Amino acid sequence: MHSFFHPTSPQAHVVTTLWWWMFGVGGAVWLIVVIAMLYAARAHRGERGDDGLLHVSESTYHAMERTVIGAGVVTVVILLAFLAYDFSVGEALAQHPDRALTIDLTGHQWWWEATYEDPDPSKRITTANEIHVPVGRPVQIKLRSADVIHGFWVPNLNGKRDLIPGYVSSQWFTADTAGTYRGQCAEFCGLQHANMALYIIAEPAAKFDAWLAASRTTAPLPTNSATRFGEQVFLTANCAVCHSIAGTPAMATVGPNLTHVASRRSIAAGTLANNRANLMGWIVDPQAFKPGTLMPKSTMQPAELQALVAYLETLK
Ligand code: HEC
Ligand SMILES: [Cu+2]
Repeated sequence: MHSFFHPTSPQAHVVTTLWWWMFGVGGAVWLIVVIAMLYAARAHRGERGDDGLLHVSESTYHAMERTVIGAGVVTVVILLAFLAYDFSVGEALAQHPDRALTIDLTGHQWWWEATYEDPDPSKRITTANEIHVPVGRPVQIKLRSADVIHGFWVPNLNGKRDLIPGYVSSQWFTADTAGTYRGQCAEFCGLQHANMALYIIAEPAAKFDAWLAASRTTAPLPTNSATRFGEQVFLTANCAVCHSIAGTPAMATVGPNLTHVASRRSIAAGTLANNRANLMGWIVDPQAFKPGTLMPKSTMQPAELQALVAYLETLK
């Protein structure tokens, strides 16, 4: 789901409510102005003098003057009320709750790297583009950028927040309904900006804990000759220059961590469904799907590609 109209966190709720008030009051003001304009245009028809100008009585003139001043005062009052309301919304969004889950989110050209913080470094995990969070627990997303300015925006959960190189900003939300919420880079960051999506998967605490525990495990060892060959292809082709698979010698952090890549629903930041055909196509020629992406084309024998993908599919 990707909709600002269906808030699924208290933070998104206050933002959406503010928006509806602004829409309602703004709409009412517009309607009143249009009606007043039409009324004014009709009311004094036929009262023009020989000079073509409108001549109104002293009392009508004063009534008009009072209306204009009154409208000005009402406008100022409405704007001040919205200013106060807006501050209170900002205040509500800036609350720093306890026992939050903290996730470091780094924007890259053009994908999202997510590291789950833990006081015990061996329990930290890194994943990409799909962020699991527990329902009902506050989540702090710390935002950084590895290159240019990106924008974090998951409309169901909160407003937008920029990722600025050299600066850490943060956003809070507490998902109150389980579901998969789509997010999108909201700050133009290059050619594939539109293909820089992410998913927040909010799930009940027990399910989340199980996911977290599974994510902390190293990649399963290959169990048959095909997947063993696939692992060799991965380690001897150039893949390990950029990717990590925990439990193997591949430890690079240029591209997404692939330790549990098979458990993701999509690859390349929401660009392709995660299935065999797309994995093959992506590995052979990523540029065909995301021109300009920092992953190069690969040349390998069909048998090598088959084995490599068979291996990647075991990385649940
Ligand atoms: C020069 C660095 C580099 C090399 C070499 C490289 N990749 Fe990538 N890879 C990336 C980057 C960067 C991305 C993210 C691209 C994007 O989403 O825009 C990526 C994305 C992927 C993804 C999608 C992951 C996801 O969750 O979205 C897979 C799978 C993948 N690479 C596999 C491989 C394999 C297999 C090889 C070796 C044949 C390889 N890569 C070689 C940099 C590299
Ligand atoms: Cu971006």
